[in-house]
Amino acid sequence: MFIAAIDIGGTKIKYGVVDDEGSISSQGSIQTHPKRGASDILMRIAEVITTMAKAYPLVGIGISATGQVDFYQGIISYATDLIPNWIGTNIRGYFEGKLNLPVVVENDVNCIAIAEHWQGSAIGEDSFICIALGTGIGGGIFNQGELYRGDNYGAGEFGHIKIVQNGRQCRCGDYGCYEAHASTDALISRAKVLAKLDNIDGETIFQRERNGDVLYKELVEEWIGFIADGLKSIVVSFNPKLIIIGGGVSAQGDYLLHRIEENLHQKLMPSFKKNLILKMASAGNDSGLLGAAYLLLRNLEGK
Ligand code: BMX
Ligand code: ZN
Repeated sequence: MFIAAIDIGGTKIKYGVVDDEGSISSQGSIQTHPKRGASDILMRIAEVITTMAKAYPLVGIGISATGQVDFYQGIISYATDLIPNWIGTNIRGYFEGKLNLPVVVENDVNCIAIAEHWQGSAIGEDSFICIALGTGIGGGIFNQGELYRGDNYGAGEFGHIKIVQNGRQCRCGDYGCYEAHASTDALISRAKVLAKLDNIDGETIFQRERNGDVLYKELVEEWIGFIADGLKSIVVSFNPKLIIIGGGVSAQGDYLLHRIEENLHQKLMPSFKKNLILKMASAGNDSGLLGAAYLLLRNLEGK
């Protein structure tokens, strides 16, 4: 069985054809161009899926999307102002109508958590937390084998934990939110200001940091401190045994993971760090696609 899987992030839209074993083919990505708005994004995704449908007998479409998602209706129930008109967008209705295939939609980091539970770093773990650092910061909460979505699908919106009083402005309208300080976007924005650059990407920042450049060392150190501050709030709220970190930064592997762990440990009471394990998402940046495809498969089974 072949599923069209789409992962709509704040910076990139990733896509691929996923089979029922979780193998991905025909993978690619396009820019999100969030400011062009919701309908532009949906139109370009429809083109991608139409091309996939010519090459594969698709059984459905699984979509992982940034924003708070009403999973049962496939609608964005709320979102920051990242994408104009995103709130209320009926993603499922749009694609079902246009492509005549079953569609499921779920929050992007909930999809990462589902994928990691299915065949990644959380196999066999029934309760764990997932967090992804990207354009924003999102979260997924697994409790006793079930995804916990909250009263209005906002559970795990960790990006809006306030970590700095009078801090940087966040897309949600508040100041000092976790994602305004600890997302990959926040790291890049800070690098641009400090190094007086028009453009730089995360990969280059880590490279320069590893090469011992003092400015980048301080920048990454400060960013890791912010990541650990938010993780601390999550750890004392849930007392988890396992936290999985996803998003583009997962490509930095143990090098980054150990530094986050070290910083976090300095901030935690012994009872919280005794059994705590931090892992990078094993499917890296592909987890969103896998989780969305998994949900579609379950949906076909009537679950
Ligand atoms: C934001 C929020 C979350 C999302 C997270 C990571 C919006 C549009 N998004 O906090 O729902 O999970 O960012 O998403 O409100 P990404 O854009 O970094 O992929
Ligand atoms: Zn916020």
